Amino acid sequence: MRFLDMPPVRAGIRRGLPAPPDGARLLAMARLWFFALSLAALVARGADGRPNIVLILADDLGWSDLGCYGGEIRTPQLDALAAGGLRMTQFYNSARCCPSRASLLTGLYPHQAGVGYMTADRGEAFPGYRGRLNERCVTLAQVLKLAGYRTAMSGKWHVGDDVSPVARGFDDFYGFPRGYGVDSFDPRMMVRLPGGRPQREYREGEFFATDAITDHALDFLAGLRGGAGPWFLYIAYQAPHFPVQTLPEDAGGYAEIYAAGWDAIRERRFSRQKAMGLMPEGVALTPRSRIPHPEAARRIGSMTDDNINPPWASLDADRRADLARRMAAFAGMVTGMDRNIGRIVEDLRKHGELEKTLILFLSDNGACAEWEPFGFDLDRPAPPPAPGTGINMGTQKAPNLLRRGEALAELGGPDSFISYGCAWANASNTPFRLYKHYCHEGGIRTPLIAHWPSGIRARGELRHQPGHLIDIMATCAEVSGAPYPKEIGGKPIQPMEGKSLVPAFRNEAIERDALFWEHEGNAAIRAGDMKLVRRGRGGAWELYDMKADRTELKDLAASQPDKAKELAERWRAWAERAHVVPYPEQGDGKKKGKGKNKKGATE
Ligand SMILES: [Ca+2]
Repeated sequence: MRFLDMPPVRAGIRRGLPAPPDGARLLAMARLWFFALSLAALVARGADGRPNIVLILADDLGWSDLGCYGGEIRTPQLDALAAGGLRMTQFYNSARCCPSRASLLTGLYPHQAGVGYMTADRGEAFPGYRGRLNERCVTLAQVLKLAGYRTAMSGKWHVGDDVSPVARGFDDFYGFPRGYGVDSFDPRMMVRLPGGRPQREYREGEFFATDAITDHALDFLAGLRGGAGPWFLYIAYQAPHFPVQTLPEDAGGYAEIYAAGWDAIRERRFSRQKAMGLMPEGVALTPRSRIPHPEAARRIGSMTDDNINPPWASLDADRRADLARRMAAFAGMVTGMDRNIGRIVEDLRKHGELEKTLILFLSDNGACAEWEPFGFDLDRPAPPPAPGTGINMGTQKAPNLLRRGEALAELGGPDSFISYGCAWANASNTPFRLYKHYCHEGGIRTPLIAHWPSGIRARGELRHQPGHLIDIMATCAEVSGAPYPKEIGGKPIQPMEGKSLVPAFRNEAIERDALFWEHEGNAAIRAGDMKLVRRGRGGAWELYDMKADRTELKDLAASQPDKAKELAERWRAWAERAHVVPYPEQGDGKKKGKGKNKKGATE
């Protein structure tokens, strides 16, 4: 920024001094012109200190799945980013796809952005549940554009079926604006926006969704770097969300590893996490978690006497073989994502941009339990898929198919549309309790990797202070210099809720009051080290000291009732302020008037 101090002209303008005589004026104009040209050239090279930003979001990735968070899944590219930057150990999302994406994109809590639940509109009486980004929020792309950033997005949108990414600040888009997932082997669900822009064509057998999302992200990068100034690229992989599908080469060797079962994998991951400093000494591994949907478990035959995920050793050989393959497919899907992130990193390196690009990687929620230990088999999505519309079918009534012998090879391939079940999800979330949907740590804890060699001095360090999706907006605004708007087009915009992570980059404290969550009645508040959390609207509040008990095993609500009451009151005040209440009906929004959920029963 040396040039900003240079010309006396600038000081003259700033101080409103009278115009100098002609000769000096010409010289001043020449200097000003030189200054403008210099600025343009420096901005073009990104030398004004403002980074390019690549935001990478994984879908349903558990806290322990990456190698750099204790997992055995091969993720060398993300591990390398962690080694060249930093990892946050207590970073949080908002428990589920739609709410998390709304929060990430806007810097608001999900309900403030209108997406407290899924994409169904519950009507004007429930402003927190309109199922789409509302008009009182702005996206990262819209804000960064105010600072001259050019923008593009590739992947999963899921913040409103009738809200186009292009209308919310992204100059280019490839992916699926509707639905929660895609058939990874069928290109017909993807769309290119704005319409008419070039889209890759894939020959029969050539398309794989994670690869294609990256292909287009690389195409966008080529265009972005062709213009002046820094840019913002948002890559929202649908991996490893179900249907869990993988290329065979990404999954090689995993079935043999997962033959050891989820109990052994949980122990190994927890042991590595402690050795890596991700988990403090004295923290205990949680017991196997509960089966979240007993009805599905009874129907499928996976129910246990204690409603807890079964010990691996209790399963017969055929079931173990099937489940090891399901987890192998999941791991392959993660490795495929990592391989593709390597393509992005290599492209940045090749163009000399890696040093000055802030790369942020995180997951939108904890690993997905849907819904019992054996996992489901969805039907093939009904043809013909519509461009831009992904899979959105229900899963609670889906069957489970037990495969044996040669049929095991189908799992994770083009003819299977599977989940890996809640016991493997429990392993993905090691060492935490519960899963996606819940506000216990297994639902809301995510890896956060930050890599920016010219802006972050850390190399392989950990940061233990809490952070949240809402902080990404504040971070992007700070590093870009973008002004967060108070209004757009005369309509007021809600103030952002998060704090910039830049102090955490420098290993300084982030001052904040508290963090809050609500999804489907599950709720939590974290203030300092104390966390109050409940399952369901009618669930009892549980109180945990996250410093001593990071895995939420010793409920202090009975022994510290005043603290629990204080936090519950703060949560309630937030719920009023952030449009969590009034609550709509739970479920898919089509059933009316039945009182059970209104009164507070949940799940
Ligand atoms: Ca998700």
